[in-house]
Amino acid sequence: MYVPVITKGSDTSYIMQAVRPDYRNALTKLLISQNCVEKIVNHYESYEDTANYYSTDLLFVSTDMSPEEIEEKYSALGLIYDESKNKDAQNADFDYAFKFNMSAISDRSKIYSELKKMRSDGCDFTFLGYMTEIAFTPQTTYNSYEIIYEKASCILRGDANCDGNVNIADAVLVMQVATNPDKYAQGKSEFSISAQGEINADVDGKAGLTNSDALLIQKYKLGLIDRL
Ligand SMILES: [Ca+2]
Ligand SMILES: [Ca+2]
Repeated sequence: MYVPVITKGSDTSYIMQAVRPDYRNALTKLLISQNCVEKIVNHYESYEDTANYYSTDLLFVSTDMSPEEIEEKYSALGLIYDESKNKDAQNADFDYAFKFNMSAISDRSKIYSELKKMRSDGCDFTFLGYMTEIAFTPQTTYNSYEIIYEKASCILRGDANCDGNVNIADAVLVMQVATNPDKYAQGKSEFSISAQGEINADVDGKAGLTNSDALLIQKYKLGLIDRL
């Protein structure tokens, strides 16, 4: 359940979902170091998960408020400040750790809306716990971190697959577009060349991708021509 999931958001953006902050931070750093990643936007969201029960051990919170203010303001959550776990919270880039006092939660159906309120008040949080289908724990929420990273425009002559390099893979993609457009032409399938890739790869001065474009990319790669 902790493995980050990356899905395509649009032609130029991808969404990464990673619940664990340490995984999220490590992946964010990795992404920033890559070519073609132009900006990274963090979206924090909670959503109600009615299919699973979430058994929570701890709640880590980032906040400008004091732990006592948190306990009081979100009393419907039955939070108990656990100073002994603050170090764990801080290691995970949060400020404070809280335990849940289940017997203090008078109405479990309010947990989700209370956490939503906490989020909209600017308090970031994460759970430490596990999913279970056993119904002795409150049916509550599951929070997700969406990191949307956008690809830079990747204007690089010859870079058909927009990976920031010009190599034989680009020539291959151009030949695939030329010979099997039903599969590789823009918008046809998951293997299709992107709009930017098409612009990058059209290097022979004649509109459209043909084997002539692929040949020039190969010649460039082999050092037979200086530029594309
Ligand atoms: Ca490439
Ligand atoms: Ca061409």
